[in-house]
Amino acid sequence: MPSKKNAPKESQLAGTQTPDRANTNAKLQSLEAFRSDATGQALRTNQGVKVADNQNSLKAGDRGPSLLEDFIMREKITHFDHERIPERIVHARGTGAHGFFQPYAAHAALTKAGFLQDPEKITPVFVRFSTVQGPRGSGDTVRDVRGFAVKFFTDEGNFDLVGNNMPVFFIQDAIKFPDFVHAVKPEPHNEMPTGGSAHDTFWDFVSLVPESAHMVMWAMSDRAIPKSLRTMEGFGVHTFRLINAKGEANFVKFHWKPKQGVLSLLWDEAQKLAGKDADFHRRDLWEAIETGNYPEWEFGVQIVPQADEHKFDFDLLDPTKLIPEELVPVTPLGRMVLNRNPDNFFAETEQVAFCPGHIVPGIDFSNDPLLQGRLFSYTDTQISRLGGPNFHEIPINRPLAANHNGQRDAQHRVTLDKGRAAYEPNSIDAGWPKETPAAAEDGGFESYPERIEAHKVRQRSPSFADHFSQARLFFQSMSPTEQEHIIAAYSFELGKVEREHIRAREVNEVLANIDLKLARRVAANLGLPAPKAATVKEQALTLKASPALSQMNLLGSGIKGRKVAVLVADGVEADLLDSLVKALQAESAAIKLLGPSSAPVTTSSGQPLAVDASMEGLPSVAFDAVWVAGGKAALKALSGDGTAVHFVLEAYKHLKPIGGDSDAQGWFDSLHLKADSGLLSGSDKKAYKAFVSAIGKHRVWKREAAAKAVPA
Ligand code: HDD
Repeated sequence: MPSKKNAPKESQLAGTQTPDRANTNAKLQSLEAFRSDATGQALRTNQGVKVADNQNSLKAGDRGPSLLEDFIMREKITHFDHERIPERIVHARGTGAHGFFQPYAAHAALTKAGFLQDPEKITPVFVRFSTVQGPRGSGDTVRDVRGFAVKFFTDEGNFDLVGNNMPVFFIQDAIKFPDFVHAVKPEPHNEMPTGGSAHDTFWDFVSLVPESAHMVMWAMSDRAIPKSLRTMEGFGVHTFRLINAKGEANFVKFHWKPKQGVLSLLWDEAQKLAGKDADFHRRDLWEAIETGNYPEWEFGVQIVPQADEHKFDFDLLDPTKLIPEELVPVTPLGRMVLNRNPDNFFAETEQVAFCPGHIVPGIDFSNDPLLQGRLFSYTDTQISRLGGPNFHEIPINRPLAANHNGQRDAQHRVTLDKGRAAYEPNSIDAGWPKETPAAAEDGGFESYPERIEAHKVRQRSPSFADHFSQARLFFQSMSPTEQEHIIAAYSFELGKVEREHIRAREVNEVLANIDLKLARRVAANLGLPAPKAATVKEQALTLKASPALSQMNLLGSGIKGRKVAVLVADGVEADLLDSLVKALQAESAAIKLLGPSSAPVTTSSGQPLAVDASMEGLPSVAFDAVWVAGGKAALKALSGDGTAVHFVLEAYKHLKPIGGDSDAQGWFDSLHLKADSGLLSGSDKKAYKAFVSAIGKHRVWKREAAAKAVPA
């Protein structure tokens, strides 16, 4: 981030969606002295010495031994030897982007946090999305929770909102985190599976720890296989506090709602993508930003007055519970737009260090015991991961706000501290740096003075004891399609568990207590006896269902950024193609022309037409929809090309909208594709409109039964 001195002016960041955005970005980057651009520069050593020969090491004769004296080679190899740093113990695989946050209005009644006071105020952010289980090189589309970590570079210091794409967590107390992570990570003897939870140690742990039931339900739902990082909700998970200038506090839960809709992959797609493009999610985010399809989220809070703390049928401090939005709606506070890709993955995405303990005045923690433990863990982890306590000096972590204090030295210290008094109070440096009273304008951080009178105990509050009701609420809030996906996911995962007693325990002691239909269906798929009854008495909830939890209600609007494959071959009619492309461009869809190979095709009028990729290079699983471009010769070529046939059949199987110019209908018929709202042909505005509308609905769920007959 820019140093304080070089902090971007609001006018340089504002208007992010305007055409001169590229210029603005260039200006912003030119302010950041640490960004190194080698264009036109001489090759030098780290000490600034120009290098004359970068091809040969210094030797005693051209066939003689290398000389220790070769400081150029030694510097280069020493640096190389240390190029890798320990990966994150969890959330190792991730991808990041820069952007900005802008509040919709002044939220002074709610919080005194400076970045939420002025709708003109732009706060830079850096976001890192991640999977949890797999190592840095694992696939993007595995079934897993996704990290959603946002660093706000506010004028009052950095605020890190280190959340996930699911609103609850597996455990209630941080002391269980190492156990949980050891269970979900690859098994210790053979380091398998990479990037997945379908193995014995995970299911052993979660079947023994029923507080995980709700979160496991989310992990078995479509939320765990997001279509894109752009189509995920984000959650702060814990209850936090917002505090205004009068010292009045409210409990809040933080939410990120994607403007792009909340969309997921199908399991078959997710598995295929993990092989065909293991970078699918990071590529998608990168390309969306490069092409100006900036993803946007609405930032909001559920607000609970402190007086209402005990008005719910769960405990606000229990991180395995969510507050249904039907009980407390989300109040929108502002928007976040991601509009700039990093220049260097390592320096930015890898070295960024998030800590839930990084908060600013106006925000405070709650006593959630999971959050309390996290406040210790993250700083500690950065010390070993980034090599010492000065990780805040790494450019991506530097606050925009000044950070003078008496902390000195240690590994990797970059700041040259002037002054002699590295202590406070002092009289030698006239007392600087000094405290700022909380009551002053732009006052110092002050914790909410919560009254606590308690015994020092190792105990779980009885109000944390209900583990199944919200898991049931989630399952019963799903559409029939989503429920089927959940049943299939439990069956798949438990099917990979070798020990039958673990499968049986999950079915009988967890699933049966959530929903007997779910438990019986999974038992049948595993060949286990059907459980007869729940073992734990059901706790009645105020709500029977929460529609806000079903993705079917969260599709978003429009097709901005949705990916459409247009299949072309020799003989394609350029005019028809042009009208289709224009119709899709008008909706800001991301279009790729795919040919039988990467070579240009020849149009019906004999002109060469460049394609973006071959159908093999960019398979149907990478797209949201397919259009077959017309022209009799082109269709003849496509229908005789096995890759093209597979492309269309696979898109059909994955319930994607498929359209084509009028002549394509014959081909669809010959493939025995059944007519439905997402299978269209025509070469006029009406047909294009129907195609756009089908893409907006994401998938043709009614096709599921017919699609089963299509080969995988
Ligand atoms: Fe954590 C990383 C989210 C519980 C300890 N966590 C990490 C990241 C995210 C989360 C998004 C990656 C940040 C990045 O992109 O660099 N973690 C969560 C959420 C939790 C949670 C939403 C529960 C609500 N985590 C949690 C607990 C502990 C940790 C209870 C320890 C007691 N988490 C860590 C860590 C990591 C981490 C070991 C690994 C790398 C890092 O911190 O920087 O400290």
